[in-house]
Amino acid sequence: MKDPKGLTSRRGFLRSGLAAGGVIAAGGASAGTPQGTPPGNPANQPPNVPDWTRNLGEGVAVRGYGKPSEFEKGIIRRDVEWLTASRESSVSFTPLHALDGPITPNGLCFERHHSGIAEVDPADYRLILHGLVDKPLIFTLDDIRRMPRVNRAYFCECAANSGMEWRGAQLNGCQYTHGMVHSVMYTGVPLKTLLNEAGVRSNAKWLLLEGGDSAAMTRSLPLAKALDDVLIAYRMNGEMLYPENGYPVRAVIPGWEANMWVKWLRRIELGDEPWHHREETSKYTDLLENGKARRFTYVMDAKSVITNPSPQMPLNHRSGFTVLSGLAWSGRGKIARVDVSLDGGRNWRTARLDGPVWDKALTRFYFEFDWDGRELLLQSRAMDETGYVQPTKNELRKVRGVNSIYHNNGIQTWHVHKNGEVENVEVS
Ligand SMILES: Nc1nc2c(c(=O)[nH]1)N[C@H]1C(S)=C(S)[C@@H](COP(=O)(O)O)O[C@H]1N2
Ligand SMILES: [Mo]
Repeated sequence: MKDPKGLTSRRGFLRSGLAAGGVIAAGGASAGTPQGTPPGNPANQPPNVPDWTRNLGEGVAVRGYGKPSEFEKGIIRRDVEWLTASRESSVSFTPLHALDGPITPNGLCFERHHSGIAEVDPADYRLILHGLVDKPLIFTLDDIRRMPRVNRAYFCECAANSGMEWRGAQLNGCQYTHGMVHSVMYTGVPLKTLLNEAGVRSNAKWLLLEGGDSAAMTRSLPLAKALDDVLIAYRMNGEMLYPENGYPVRAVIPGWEANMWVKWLRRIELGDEPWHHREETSKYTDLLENGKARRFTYVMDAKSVITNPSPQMPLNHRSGFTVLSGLAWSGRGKIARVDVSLDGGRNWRTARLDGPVWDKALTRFYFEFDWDGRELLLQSRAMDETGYVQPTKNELRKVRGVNSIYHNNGIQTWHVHKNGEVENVEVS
């Protein structure tokens, strides 16, 4: 493999770009088409003038709310039919393979509901705050929107993300293996502000968060976290929350498993001990090999995945200059470094973090290299600012066994075949 250094320079890029297929040959529909690019319609390609240049386009405001190009219509949330019994209690996955940068677009954020989407009328929305407080309060949406607000980007990851992969490589695409995560810029009020207004009693230690959907999802939250960085959020990426993600108000619990991020939040009760309920004790507890359970595993450990190339983003005979891209995140803070291996973890190179590196948010990384067309075993390994290093799947299994489906943050391997196809595999 050639030293990738020279190829990352502008000159190197152009040189290898041309070598990859920019050669102009006379005649023939596919002449000059870069390798791996479909031939398309020659009538729309140079030297011809395409339709969109010859004709006037649609005017403004015809599309009152914009959406992606017609040609991008395959980039959508998808579900796995056999995974759950009903759509109302199911999950759809973020198309991570088709996105770039650190932010997830609102319409593509994975969804996980226990009883479908609650369609809440904001005029009737109320948030009740009671229990061990001096002054129980009821907030309208307007009350919440009039309080001092902050903007913070955070990742939200279901504890079951990558859960199908505990026993071995299973799903072919990072949308399915890692797509139960999204990262958006929230606008909201620190929960602390609401608590201060109500006055927290000295014996209060836990909060109960309850959702307004028909599951009435409830979770217990330690008071210390509530006073630290929890947000009562009503906007994502500038827009009001989408109904799927909790409109008009959801809890944002930075770095902690998504299950606690109660959507359609309608009630907060303060108590002196945690509430025990079905969700917490059965579904979201990690079962260990010896039958014992790991409890209160709230924090999502550092994790990363290469989003391109990946099974849904093959290299299609595109040898030469290659941009590898991926995402890294940690529930304990900022991503400090990401390493990439092309040979299944034998040799590691440091990737380039690009764009904002926010605390407890998805961080984008790139690694540019010259692919000589040989088979690759691609891996990425995240390190966070606490010094924590993302483990291999086998290291995780040694400690946790394979009885749990939760908190699988092991290193992912993609096998790139000679023809550029990419497959989900494991290396020992
Ligand atoms: N009220 C309510 N909140 C909820 C849920 C739910 O079913 N009802 N699902 C939880 C789970 S398990 C996850 S993974 C996240 C998913 O958030 P998202 O739909 O915005 O991706 O919401 C959490 N909050
Ligand atoms: Mo979840």
